[in-house]
Amino acid sequence: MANSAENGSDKQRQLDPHRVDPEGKLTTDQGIGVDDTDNSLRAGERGPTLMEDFHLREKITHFDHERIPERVVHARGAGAYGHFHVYDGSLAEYTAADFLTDPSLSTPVFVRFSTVAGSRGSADTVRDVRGFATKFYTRQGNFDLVGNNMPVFFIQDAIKFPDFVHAVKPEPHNEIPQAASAHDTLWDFVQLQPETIHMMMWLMSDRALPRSFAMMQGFGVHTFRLVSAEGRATFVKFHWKPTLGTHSLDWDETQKIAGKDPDFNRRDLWDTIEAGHYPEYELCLQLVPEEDEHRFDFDLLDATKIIPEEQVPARPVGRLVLDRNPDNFFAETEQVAFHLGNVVPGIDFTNDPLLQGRLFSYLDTQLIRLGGPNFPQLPVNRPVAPVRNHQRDGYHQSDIHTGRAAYHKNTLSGGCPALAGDGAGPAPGAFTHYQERVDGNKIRKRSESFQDHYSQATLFWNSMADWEKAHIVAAFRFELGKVETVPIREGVVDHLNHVDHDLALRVAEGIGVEPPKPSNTPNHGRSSPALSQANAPRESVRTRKVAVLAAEGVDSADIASAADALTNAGAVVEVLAAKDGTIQAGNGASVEVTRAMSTVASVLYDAVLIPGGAESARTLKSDGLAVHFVAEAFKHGKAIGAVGDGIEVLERAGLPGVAYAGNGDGTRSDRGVVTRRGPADDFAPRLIEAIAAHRHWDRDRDAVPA
Ligand code: HDE
Repeated sequence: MANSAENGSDKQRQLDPHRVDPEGKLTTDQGIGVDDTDNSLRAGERGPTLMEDFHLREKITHFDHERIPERVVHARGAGAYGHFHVYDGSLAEYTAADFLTDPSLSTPVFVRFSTVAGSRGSADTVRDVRGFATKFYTRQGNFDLVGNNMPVFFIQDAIKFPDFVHAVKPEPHNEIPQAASAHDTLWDFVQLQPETIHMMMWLMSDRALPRSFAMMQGFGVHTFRLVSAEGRATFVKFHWKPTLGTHSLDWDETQKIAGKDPDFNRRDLWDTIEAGHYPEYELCLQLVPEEDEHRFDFDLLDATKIIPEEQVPARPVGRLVLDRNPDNFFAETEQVAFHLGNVVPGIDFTNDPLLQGRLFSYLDTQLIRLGGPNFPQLPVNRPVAPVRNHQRDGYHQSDIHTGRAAYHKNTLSGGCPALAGDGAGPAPGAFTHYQERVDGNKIRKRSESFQDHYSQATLFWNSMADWEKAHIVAAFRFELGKVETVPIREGVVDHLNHVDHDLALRVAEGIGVEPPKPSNTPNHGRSSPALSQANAPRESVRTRKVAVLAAEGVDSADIASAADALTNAGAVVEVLAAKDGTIQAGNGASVEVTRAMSTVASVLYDAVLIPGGAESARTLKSDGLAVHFVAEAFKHGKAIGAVGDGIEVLERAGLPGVAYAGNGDGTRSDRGVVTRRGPADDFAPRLIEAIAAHRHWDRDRDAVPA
């Protein structure tokens, strides 16, 4: 077994001996050959089953015990392996962690993405926070960065977590609704606990509907400490920024996807890794010197606050690439055990009361979930750094510790394992807790510096583009529209009025609540451009899925030229027709159909293309599925391309306010609808540009009946 992290495959080499392939003959758990696993042993062909059938008993007993408790939160997830590289050695000034300071190291990682509220079998595309938990298998031991895709949290103190989770989970009397925050108990909690308001703004924004795990940011949320080899500490916030930019689905689309493909995000992660389009993220750090702790108008220890990037830039320091799918969901993704308390020398905690409570919870929860104290020995959890200590026994102990002495100090095992150093003080390679001076009275009280719950919610609102604001208003209206208790709706509108008066008016109008009077805390007018997804990178179509709608008589050259350009740019092109198999193109060529249209839907694609061909266009125009496909893609703001006769299908779909290319016009691109009648070299590049833009929200989408 490898003991160092010289390169990213060390973890994979460590996993190798644990991988069991299915080749060979069937046996029992005891290795005894089995020649019939379809019939139990009985006395006579129609007689009673015999107790002595050890194969039957073992098979059923194992089956009966196949489930473990799902995670109390973040039950639904998907994971992948990868590796992390730091760019250079410049962080040595701040931290002793070698995976953050030695650019020659490739540190293996396992990442698990998750939703929070839903149970294990719930849909991926619900409105929720996404977990983004990373286990770094460093040479100095495991470091777990257990973050979310939103930089703040609902509550400030861990003691409120059970209350919050009980409020957001399905209601206890009827276990409804599944994986949804749109119900009375959550909003009752919110209106009584105004510290939630900033996070609720994020939750009602498009951030809660990521297009893919590779298109969302990650945040460590809390302020942590980096500690240098000399013992000097610097506050730090961790950020992951995806190379593909931060992009989201449309709310109407997410609800439809939840039925058409509940595994949408999980499948995307799996498929893109299999296709070699590896998800990539840049690690960025916001560093704040200890002496600047009180320089801000919020408290660094308050997890409901961000440090605006315009105030403290997020410095790019390294890159994470996810390049390998697990072999077995249960063994790896389900059994991986993250713990905020897994830190390596050079990274330490702060007094954030949310962080401090989490330090207790993660280890505790694994004991019930994984059934005992030896879960760090599970292959996915094992560090690549050597593990030696006097912890012994317990359920599922799978190491065989040799020697007589399971205590420290000892002479009988030669004093081993020995302490790092001489035991007289900090030793190189050992974890030394940062020596923060602490002085205070024992008290149950929130600090005054934690009391401003609105300013940053306002900052977030002010930073949104108009379409982002419209989505937030629609989300509040949807969620509160599901709340049956009118005073709860009113209570929330009252809080929103402290965030922004216009926001409160717009929400109130949609949910039958009296419009509030302007509050006595007017909008401060500040904004932070880094918060808006309108400013996310939009250069790439990598991993974007494009549906080509076709029927007999299609112009296969149109398909080929667009497909080549799109595939070369990293997109995935699928030809959809009424039936599986092949169709005959206008020139007699045969075109392979990737999927029958009835097995998919526009919501599973990022763009749609209708090639030319009079007969094909005629067929598609009279096929309700195809027409709906186009109209729905338009409604969700997606890029749409059409060539020649294919434009008629767009016309049939009745896309409001769209200008199509005329004869002799060349390519025309109108808010993401790209058309050409005659030959035009720039058609594919302009379609690619329209897809890379992600969505075209500036269309008249509401009028489309899809
Ligand atoms: Fe968690 N959280 N959490 N959480 N959390 C868990 O641990 C908890 C919080 C996060 O993919 C549990 O193994 C408390 C913030 C992720 O396996 C549990 C508090 C953030 C995951 C737990 C918080 C997170 C979890 C459930 C308030 C973002 C999934 C199963 C003090 C920074 C990890 C488990 C995975 C999972 C407790 C708040 C992120 C019960 C008490 C803030 C990504 O231990």
